[in-house]
Amino acid sequence: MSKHLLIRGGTLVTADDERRADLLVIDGKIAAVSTADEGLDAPAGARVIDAGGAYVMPGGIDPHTHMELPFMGTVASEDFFTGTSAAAAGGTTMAIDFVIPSPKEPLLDAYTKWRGWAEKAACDYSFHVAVTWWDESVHADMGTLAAEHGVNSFKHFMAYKGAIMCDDEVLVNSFTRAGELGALCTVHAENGELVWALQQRVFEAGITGPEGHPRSRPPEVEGEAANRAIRIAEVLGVPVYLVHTSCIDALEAVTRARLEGQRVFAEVLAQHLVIDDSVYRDRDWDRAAHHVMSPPFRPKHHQDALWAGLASGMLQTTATDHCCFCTPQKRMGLDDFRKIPNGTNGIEDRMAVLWHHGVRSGKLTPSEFVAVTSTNAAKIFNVYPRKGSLAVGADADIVVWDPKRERTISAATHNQNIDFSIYEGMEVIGAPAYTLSRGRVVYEDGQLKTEKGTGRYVDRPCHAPYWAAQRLRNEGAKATAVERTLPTPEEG
Ligand code: DUC
Ligand code: ZN
Ligand code: ZN
Ligand code: ZN
Repeated sequence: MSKHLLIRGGTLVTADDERRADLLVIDGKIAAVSTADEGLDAPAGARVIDAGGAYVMPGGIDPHTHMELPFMGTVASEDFFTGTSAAAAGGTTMAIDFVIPSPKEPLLDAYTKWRGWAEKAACDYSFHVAVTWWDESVHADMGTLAAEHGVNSFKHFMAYKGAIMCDDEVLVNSFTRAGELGALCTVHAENGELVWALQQRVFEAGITGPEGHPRSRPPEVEGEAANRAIRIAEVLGVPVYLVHTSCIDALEAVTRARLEGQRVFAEVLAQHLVIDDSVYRDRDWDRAAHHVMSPPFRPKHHQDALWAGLASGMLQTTATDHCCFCTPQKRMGLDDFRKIPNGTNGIEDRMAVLWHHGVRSGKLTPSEFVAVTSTNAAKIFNVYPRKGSLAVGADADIVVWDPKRERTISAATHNQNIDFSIYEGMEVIGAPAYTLSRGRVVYEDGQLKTEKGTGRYVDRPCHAPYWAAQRLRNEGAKATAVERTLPTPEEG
């Protein structure tokens, strides 16, 4: 039996435009979109959702989450079911999570393990795979993942020395391989050697609490790594994507490179846009520790730069790095900030925080909101227009957004599996009225309707167009540094 659903009377918003239209969903896909003047008739037996006064938008894509991640001696408390359910409650319908192999663990083994964990997901998902070590088997597995498992992005941690950190040798090998495959390299940009050294200094100076965390990871440390990753990518002629750009130093590196025409993408976390480093001076140890994440929250003036970066297009995507640890887990670092598991919640409230602080404050238009919460990620990670659009034929991952609904964010009422919210007490206007995952209503009237295992793994083919464009630019305008080392045809 085919399932029909008509969303009537809303304002459709895409990254391109805003218009009044009805939208018909059949069997999980967008089957028709009306013109502004002539609505659509509901087919017999169809459910009709009244979207009068609401915005109808592509569901959010969170390109950076860590469900049930084994990390820093514990496991993130949010699993793929609770996490994708919380996402649905906030209007997000797809998460791209990370497979993170331990050093020496074969990439394909780790990927298979994560696929098993994710089978309980309630919304669609996909995986970036981290390269945490290097040998010929990693080279081969990257090829297999790209060709047979729909993985078109590989992650590199430039921090977490002694665990998952990549040195420059790994970066160069992996970036080169990704370039051959047409895959995108992503980086967590912090200089791990400096973090390690600063952590020892801060701790030995007697600073053992959460306030030691930001002191050991200042903006310069992020700026250095961001610039290094960007320069390595430039020399090798490959595109690169910076996750969680948190400070002016990294944004400057991105801006310089983009103005020179380099294909650099950068993400910002909703929480870095609205929370500053005063949280680490909280006298309540638990509250301060709950904000320990990397990169840390920054002094307030960085926020203005990040908002400007987002509005100007220097930053293209918004994410959450959703990585939840409950209070007893955070207390593993009670007498040593270096042992506090890094991570905060965020997936449920990203859309509302960006709507309230971005659209309502006039920093973003509704179309720009759709671009930075959904469409840009879909394009960069090559699932557009199946995701991130309202085109006929696209998956019906849709949020019907009520711009008037007011609420106060609190751990007491949220759906995330964590006993704390970094947005506790924040009042926001704008919330999902309905969330649809491939045509199924998974959230309505404040109620979750998600079911375990209804989410699907989304294959993401490698994106030759980006790679080709990069090569063209370099061949036409300026050869890559690698190409300049080779003899020209005339030189023989
Ligand atoms: N940062 C975090 O805060 N948690 C997970 C991994 C990361 O890079
Ligand atoms: Zn597969
Ligand atoms: Zn990171
Ligand atoms: Zn992360």
